[in-house]
Amino acid sequence: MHHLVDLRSDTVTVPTPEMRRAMANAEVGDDVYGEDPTINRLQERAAELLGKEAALFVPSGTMGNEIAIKVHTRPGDEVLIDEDCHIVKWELGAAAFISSVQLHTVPNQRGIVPVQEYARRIHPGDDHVPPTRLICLENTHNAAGGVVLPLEYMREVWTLAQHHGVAVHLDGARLFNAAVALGIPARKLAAYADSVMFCLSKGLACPVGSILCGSRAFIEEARRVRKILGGAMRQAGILAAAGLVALDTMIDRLAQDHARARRLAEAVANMPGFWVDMETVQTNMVYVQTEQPARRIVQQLETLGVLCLDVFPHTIRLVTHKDIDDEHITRAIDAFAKVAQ
Ligand code: TLP
Repeated sequence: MHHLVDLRSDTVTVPTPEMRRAMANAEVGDDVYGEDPTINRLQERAAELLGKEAALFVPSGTMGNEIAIKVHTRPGDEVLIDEDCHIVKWELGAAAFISSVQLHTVPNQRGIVPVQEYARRIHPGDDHVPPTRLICLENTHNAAGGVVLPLEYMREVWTLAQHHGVAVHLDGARLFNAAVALGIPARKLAAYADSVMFCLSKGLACPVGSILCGSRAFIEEARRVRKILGGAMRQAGILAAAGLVALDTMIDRLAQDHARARRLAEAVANMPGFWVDMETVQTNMVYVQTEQPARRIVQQLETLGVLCLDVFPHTIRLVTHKDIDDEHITRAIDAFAKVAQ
């Protein structure tokens, strides 16, 4: 696969040599007994980094989000969430399946739901209406093009939720992309959520794993739910070792991915048959609208050695990451130029 330019996702990244060394040498133990020192170190580091009391290593971002929903809610509760979030679109109805909650979806504009739209839907619950228990946010916002939810916006949603005694969960699969784009530490964004999930296995280039952070009591319950879902692992310090390397070495470099995404977007935006909303190109994603069916374009690009995803019938998603360098971007631009002719 190495001769291909793989822009399908930042999930395709492979671990760095330093990660592989750390994984091979990781000190491990049985994490179900809380005895894996590498897992424990990663969880402590992650909690400290996000300014939360505790953290839990989970096998995937999906599991992190779904555990959070389960812990924050009771069956029949309502969750306010923007209609394009990963939890709504790409988690196979897991919130209904696992937590028996009602996702009350709200339209967004470029990934942002106006705060008043949440405000007018929050309900304490009565004989007819389910109580709003949770608001879920996603930062960066994948389906909106990797856009960043500004810190002030996060604060406004948080203030509203606090006022009504509603919890906030942040799907921060790409939280560090948001933090780097804003030029602020991730903990500032995390401060406006009760629980935060971030992925190690995306832009941070780890092979496996995500982290769920929150209060000590929240994480204690999350640990129980993780076990129920079959997500408790044993000598998983081998995986956590890569996570520790990632937190040291992979965050600041995300700025390079953002610059490359911009270069790619600017080039493709000027080609016939393709459109890019440049305002959404804020991090490591480029969503390209296509005149022809996206599927056909993806197939043509593949024959030219460039892989990307047709996420909607006339939309292609391109994602930059640590295994994409400047030369790969040039090759991708050349391939798009050929297809555009
Ligand atoms: N996103 C994947 C696909 O599922 C779409 C990708 O390639 O972008 N939250 C957000 C915002 C995500 O983008 C993803 C994965 C997840 C959660 C789930 O993470 P995993 O794949 O680890 O379960």
